[in-house]
Amino acid sequence: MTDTAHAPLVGIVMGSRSDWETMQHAAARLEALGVPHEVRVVSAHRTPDVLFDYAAGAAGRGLRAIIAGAGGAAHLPGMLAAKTAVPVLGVPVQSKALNGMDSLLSIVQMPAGIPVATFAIGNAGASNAALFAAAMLAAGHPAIGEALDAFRTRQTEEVAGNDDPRK
Ligand code: RP5
Repeated sequence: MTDTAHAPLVGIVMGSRSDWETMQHAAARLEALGVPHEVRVVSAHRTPDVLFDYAAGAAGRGLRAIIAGAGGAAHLPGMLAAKTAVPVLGVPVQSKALNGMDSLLSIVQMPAGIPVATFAIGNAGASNAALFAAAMLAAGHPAIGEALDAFRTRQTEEVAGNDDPRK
């Protein structure tokens, strides 16, 4: 869902264009569930002023969750959370040097007072962050709740209907 179709409820941000390979899984999930969202590259290290502006304007623009993906010394989710009360869902991108353990520990080990909900390293984390954001929105947006229910029902049926691993 593009920025212009509906006012975005979820912002997907990432530290670098190179994170898109991972974060596209969050975007695809939100798209499939009909959650209006936007996508931006916002770097804690390279464009810190953009990060501050993005966080400062997030609530006023109607964002209800920010999915933030970053790799390595992954400060983006924590710094966003420091500057906005909009819930931040952190996705550790799988780094080349340390396989994403650096990203995971950078994001998950927030000191008490500024929470970041941290997801799995890589594609699964990006996908689950989107599902979690949809679940957060479901109570106030029935269509999103229905789409989420339908997704889970389909997923269950696919596994249950394909339960012999030899076939
Ligand atoms: C982080 O550095 C980004 O989130 C990315 O995962 C990592 C590498 O960035 P590039 O050098 O590929 O731009 O800030």
